Amino acid sequence: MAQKIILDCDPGHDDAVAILLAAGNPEIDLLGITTVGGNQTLDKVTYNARQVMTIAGVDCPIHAGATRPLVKDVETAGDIHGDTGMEIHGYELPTPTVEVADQHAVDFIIETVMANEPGTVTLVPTGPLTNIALAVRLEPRIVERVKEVVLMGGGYHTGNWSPVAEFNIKIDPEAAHIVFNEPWPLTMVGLDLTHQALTTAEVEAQIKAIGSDVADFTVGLFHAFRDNYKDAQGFDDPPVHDPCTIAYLIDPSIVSTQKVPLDVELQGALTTGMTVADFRAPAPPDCHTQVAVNLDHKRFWDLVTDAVRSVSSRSR
Ligand SMILES: [Ca+2]
Repeated sequence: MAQKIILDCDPGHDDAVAILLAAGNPEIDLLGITTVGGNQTLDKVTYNARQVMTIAGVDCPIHAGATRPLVKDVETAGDIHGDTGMEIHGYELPTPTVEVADQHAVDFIIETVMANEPGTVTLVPTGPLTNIALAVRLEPRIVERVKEVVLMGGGYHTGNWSPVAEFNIKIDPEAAHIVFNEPWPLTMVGLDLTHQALTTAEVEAQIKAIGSDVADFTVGLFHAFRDNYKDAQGFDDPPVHDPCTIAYLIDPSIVSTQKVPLDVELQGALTTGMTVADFRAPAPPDCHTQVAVNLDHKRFWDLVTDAVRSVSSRSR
């Protein structure tokens, strides 16, 4: 049985790769894509998601969600994702043919979780956690209904938007605090893991060799990320964060995990948005949170390559 997921994202170059992996792997049943203001404003990331769906022929519904964080002002990541949120040089993005549904993303998440059998729907947030926090406050019963939450965000040893805070958590820490403190099973796929998901020259060559429009799009995403990450954070090969969540769901042996209590700092002078992991002792039996630790780089990229090949066969 394929795993039912809702992908809550803010495309975003790496969100785009997550969409491709989810759409192109038979182990994943993509129930819907929801968008949240993050890497860029909500209107831009929603447009980008529609473009990715158009390029890849993804036919699930798309719903737009929160325009801004719960408490903090809007903050975007133009230095990494450009003015559009998914800027690519040398690849012409299409005018989307996919329409956004009228229903708000938060209502879609609640309705979908409540309409499916308990323990069958996984929430996969790869942007700020605003939509998920709003959903759980509006309908607390989703906590016991979802199978698990597998999110990209945070990190237990480093940040990228501050020395200790990762972007998705840092720009809406109050939302993250809500989501991390609900008792559902939660896997934090943080920078500790995603900084291992580097697009090396070999990875690029492997995907380019597919020789399709979707492959050219994917390599274009990598090239944009390469330039921006080199300038902004000094990476020679850029990390592609968001698809690591999907890879974990497809095959947990690609992403090792460790149970550990987690919380989110809200009041630190230097540390607001830090995901605090307590490694001092073995995790207690009721610990509902875990962190991703090690990535099998080759098998991860083989999975992405297979998905791009699969999506290519049915794209525009
Ligand atoms: Ca993202």
